[in-house]
Amino acid sequence: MNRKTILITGASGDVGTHLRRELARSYDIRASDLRPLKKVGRETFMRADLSKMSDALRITKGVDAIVHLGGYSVEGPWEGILSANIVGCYNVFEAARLNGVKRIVFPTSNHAVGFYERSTTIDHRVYPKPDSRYGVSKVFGEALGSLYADKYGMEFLMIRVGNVNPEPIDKRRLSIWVSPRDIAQLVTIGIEHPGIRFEIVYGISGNTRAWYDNANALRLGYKPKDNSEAWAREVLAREKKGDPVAEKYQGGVFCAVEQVPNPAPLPGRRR
Ligand code: 15L
Repeated sequence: MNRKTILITGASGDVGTHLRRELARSYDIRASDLRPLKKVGRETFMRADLSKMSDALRITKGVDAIVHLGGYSVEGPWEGILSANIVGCYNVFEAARLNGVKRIVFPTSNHAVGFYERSTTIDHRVYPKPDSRYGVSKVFGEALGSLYADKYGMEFLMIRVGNVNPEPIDKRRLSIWVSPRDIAQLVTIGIEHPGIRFEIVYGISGNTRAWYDNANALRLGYKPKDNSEAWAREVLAREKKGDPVAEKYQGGVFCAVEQVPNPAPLPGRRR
């Protein structure tokens, strides 16, 4: 059987590197990034600046599916987020449409919903509550995917990724951690599951302390192999008390950065 060719944008980053290694067992990988790539296997590399439509058109030609990681993966200045994450995302989805690539897996982020409190459990149906310009750019990608699914019949799995790491690194990550093999399993569902039009799932392992109800991922066949609880004791033993805003919200320090602690009341409203 012919192996599918999968384009991974932003392939030089941490998540891209984990995914190239994990997915190479089943797929031919076309890796793309602005930065040079340290190969982990037999992937082919195409350098691209995704803020240029001509580059997006060139790299999306002839692939079976796209995993779009390219852009800032943390908070950044507006100009950078605008060109790398917002224009870049538009160019990749639009180039895919023009090149007839139907299936896109978009690793969005927990920061699209970071201003939900840690005391609440949220599922895939909540409205966005981004905690940063970066989070807003991920909400933009989710909305654009929804439009392209409904209008053009394209197919999207939106994975609101927690933190991809070989091990959970702090208390917040005990709730949102995802192992490299579990994120690869979710991406594979996004590539292979028949009949996906537009779905949102959370990119977390089977964590005991999760604050996401990941029923939609389980419905699509996700069977996480890992659980952060195995590291909980050692992670909690070294945890230091953090900023109260960061501690309150799911997005952690992304919520605390640049925050106005007691916003003034809106004109004409009583507090
Ligand atoms: C993300 O969305 C980032 O891409 C990653 O670098 C981490 O900051 C992660 O969220 C997290 O919240 O730990």
